[in-house]
Amino acid sequence: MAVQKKFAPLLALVAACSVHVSAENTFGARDGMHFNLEARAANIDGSRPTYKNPKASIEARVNDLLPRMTLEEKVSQLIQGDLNGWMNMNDPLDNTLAFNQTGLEEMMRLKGGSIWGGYLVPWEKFVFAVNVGQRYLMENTTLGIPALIQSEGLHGFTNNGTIFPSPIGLAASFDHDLLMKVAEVTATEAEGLGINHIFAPVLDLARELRWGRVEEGFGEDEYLSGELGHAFVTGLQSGRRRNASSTAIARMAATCKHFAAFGSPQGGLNLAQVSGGERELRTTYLKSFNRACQDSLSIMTAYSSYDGIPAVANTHLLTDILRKEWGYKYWVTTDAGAVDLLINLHGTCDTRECAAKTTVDNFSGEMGGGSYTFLTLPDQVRAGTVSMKSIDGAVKGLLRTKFALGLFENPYPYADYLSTLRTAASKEVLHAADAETIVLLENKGNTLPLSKDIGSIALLGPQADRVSFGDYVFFNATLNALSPLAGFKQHLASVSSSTQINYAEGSKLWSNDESQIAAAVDAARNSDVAIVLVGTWSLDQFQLWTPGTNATTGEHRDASDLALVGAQLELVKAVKAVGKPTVVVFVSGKPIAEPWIQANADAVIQQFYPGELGGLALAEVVFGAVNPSGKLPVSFPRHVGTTPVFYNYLKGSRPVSSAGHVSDDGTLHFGNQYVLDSAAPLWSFGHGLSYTTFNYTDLTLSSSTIGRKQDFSVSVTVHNTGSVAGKEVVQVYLTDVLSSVVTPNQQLAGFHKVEVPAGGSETVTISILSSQLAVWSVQNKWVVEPGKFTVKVGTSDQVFAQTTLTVT
Ligand SMILES: *[C@@H]1O[C@H](CO)[C@@H](O)[C@H](O)[C@H]1NC(C)=O
Ligand SMILES: *[C@@H]1O[C@H](CO)[C@@H](O)[C@H](O)[C@H]1NC(C)=O
Ligand SMILES: *[C@@H]1O[C@H](CO)[C@@H](O)[C@H](O)[C@H]1NC(C)=O
Ligand SMILES: *[C@@H]1O[C@H](CO)[C@@H](O)[C@H](O)[C@H]1NC(C)=O
Ligand SMILES: *[C@@H]1O[C@H](CO)[C@@H](O)[C@H](O)[C@H]1NC(C)=O
Ligand SMILES: *[C@@H]1O[C@H](CO)[C@@H](O)[C@H](O)[C@H]1NC(C)=O
Ligand SMILES: *[C@@H]1O[C@H](CO)[C@@H](O)[C@H](O)[C@H]1NC(C)=O
Ligand SMILES: CC(=O)N[C@H]1CO[C@H](CO)[C@@H](O)[C@@H]1O
Repeated sequence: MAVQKKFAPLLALVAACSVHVSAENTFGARDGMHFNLEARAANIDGSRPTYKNPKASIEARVNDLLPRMTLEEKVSQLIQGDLNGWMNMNDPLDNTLAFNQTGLEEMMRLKGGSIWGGYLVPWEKFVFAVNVGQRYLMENTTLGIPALIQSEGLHGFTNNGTIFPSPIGLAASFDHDLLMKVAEVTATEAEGLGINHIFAPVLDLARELRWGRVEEGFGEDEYLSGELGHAFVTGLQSGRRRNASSTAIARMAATCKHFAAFGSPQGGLNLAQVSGGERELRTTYLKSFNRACQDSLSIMTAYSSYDGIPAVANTHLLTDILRKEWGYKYWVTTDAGAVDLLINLHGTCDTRECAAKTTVDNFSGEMGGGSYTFLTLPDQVRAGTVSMKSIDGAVKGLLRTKFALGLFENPYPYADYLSTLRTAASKEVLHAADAETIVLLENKGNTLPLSKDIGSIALLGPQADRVSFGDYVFFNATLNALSPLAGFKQHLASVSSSTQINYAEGSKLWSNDESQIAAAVDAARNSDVAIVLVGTWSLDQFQLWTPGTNATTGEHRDASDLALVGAQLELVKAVKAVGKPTVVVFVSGKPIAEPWIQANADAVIQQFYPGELGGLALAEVVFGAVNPSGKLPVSFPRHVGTTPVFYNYLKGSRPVSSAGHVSDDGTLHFGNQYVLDSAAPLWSFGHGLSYTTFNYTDLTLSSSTIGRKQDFSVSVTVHNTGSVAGKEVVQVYLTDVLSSVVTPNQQLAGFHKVEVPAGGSETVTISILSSQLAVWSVQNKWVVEPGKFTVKVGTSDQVFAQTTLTVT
């Protein structure tokens, strides 16, 4: 009955328009098909519609459903809605299980295809809200099309899920399996609550370090980002929702973002234009997406413009490359408010109609956060300015994603959702992730690890008793985490140590006030060793966007300097002057440029923004319960003015001749490049120490001469020549010795993390595809050119073994 009431006006209009003998009536739903217009979810002959048949192919279901939809229903699929439309999701502590009927109906009529739900509310309320929405769509709308329910999930999803280390930290693990497991836990927790679409991973490259969002991606290198992104997508999507159709291929839709070339904005300013041409696009920015995203069930476009074309309107990128070349067939969406930016940022449209047309013409949908320009689409189609083909193209992408998830069979949260949240198994993955995020940068005279029997340690600095998560976490997420101070206490208690901890904050992160440094100096004086925790800081998704707050990294927190802020360096210097062994820990979301610390600290640890057990993992590394195995996914410059420092620069880009420097006493020593500094990084990509030592022998290629279409492999034996077990990341770099266009001085082409017992050895074999040798030629084609390639095993600035590959 509901159906009849709903479509009474529709029928009247159809009658009025019946003189039009066209395949599509005014409303978009196809007439003269195997269904009646007024009962589109049923077939005339009583058979079950193909789109409702779980055994039918995804393509058949999409093609069956699309013509049954009215224009309004199609457009509603393309606009992101919000749980807030029928529930009050703004109060994290409120648990009222009641919804707004009018709000629900309106939301689903206009913006019912995908629903934003990344809210911190009690889980019971969240599940209620999702159930109300999906049940309404399934049972109270004509066609019964379930919605995508969306949340953020760069390092744990934002509905009080387990928070893992920031992506830049996960990348430091150089561990595919770990990334896959982290993503699996995130998906498992979110899935039970009814979330089926997560906005992760970020494949932007950290080549512009001033940009605030460096922490959200997997570092500076396209190969590493692509591999880890692929692992993340695989982990998120792996498996099938309960009771889903046999044709379903994933239990969660990942979202590769931000397509494309978003991470190198001019001046490091978020949203600013990115310069580059076709070669740079192909050989650098698109590589990580091409590797990670072919099977991702959705992609989000970038806010920025590339070479003068806004990403949301980039036909070359979205249609020629993504859809035609790569054959990508799933949901593509813009970022929040991005369509309006065509009008008020890029200046390439002057009306919402233009912005909506430009976007949908390349088959993308519209997120909230703007003026909902897509609401103009029904009228535009009726006026003939936007073609139904554009609408259909975009809708089909979304429907494929939904069928691929099996949502039409079961879009609901699971009754036992609590059983998959914060389990012991998840905690183990979290713990491993936190341990592998940590990179040992310096360890002079084996300062570390400390003996658990050491009398006392001074735990100092503004990061010592603070949880510094990266951005994209929910309000108060830090309440679920251990600070370093708490982690050190817990670890020492667990090893029955009597070591005393002398804690002093020493300075604030955000202040030049040096008045508290004296207390830290005292603590250092009274301890056997000083550990100073300094760094950058970000905020959760609520605070980060609250006017008046401060942070030095995160979305829309771009920096003009990469040095420590405020009194932090003075604190480190004062503590070091005490004369005790001094360990500096950088807790940060991006490289910190402090050459004094590299030169003077006895040991330096990099802890990229950790997960909930970061404080504990740090203690375990400091006391040697965990042997550090992280490697830098991003190079550390000496100064912001010496950037960029990414390791895989094109040949000739770093002619480093006679570096200058300034002595500690202020004396100026002039050079050329740069006159008073060096272009060499403090620590380069791939660097990371261990408490043991490794050497490499027996580097061999599966074949030292290969044809242009032949894949090959690199084998090498790693010996643990020290006295404790350790994990080593075997890294293989290639250099194309002679090429028709300028190629990188070196390029990571494979890596594998391997655990080697003390005194033991492991032989590692890494496969490399011939396509990894290709250059983007002057004819704008991928070509593997005959010639020699240097094959190096090492880090970006060290050679452990080297050989030559010949391509004929
Ligand atoms: C957030 O944390 C503060 C401080 O612990 C607490 O007072 C407040 O109730 C918390 N709010 C929520 C929504 O959890
Ligand atoms: C319910 O939703 C409608 C439509 O959005 C809105 O106008 C109305 O104010 C809401 N009612 C309440 C009680 O929030
Ligand atoms: C978030 O989860 C933690 C851990 O289960 C719990 O203590 C806390 O109350 C939850 N917060 C909210 C707002 O539901
Ligand atoms: C769905 O339809 C049923 C049956 O007509 C009705 O009882 C129920 O209230 C409707 N639910 C919503 C949320 O509109
Ligand atoms: C799966 O289907 C069975 C049989 O219809 C049902 O009992 C069960 O509740 C469903 N499970 C979920 C998670 O929907
Ligand atoms: C920075 O933010 C902190 C809270 O996170 C606040 O206590 C402090 O006063 C702020 N400092 C400045 C200088 O804005
Ligand atoms: C590497 O270590 C192994 C095992 O200790 C030893 O036999 C070999 O000589 C070492 N090779 C090099 C090049 O140091
Ligand atoms: C496939 C497709 O519709 N591509 C369109 C992308 O947008 C541009 C600009 O509106 C159109 O010219 C293309 O046809």
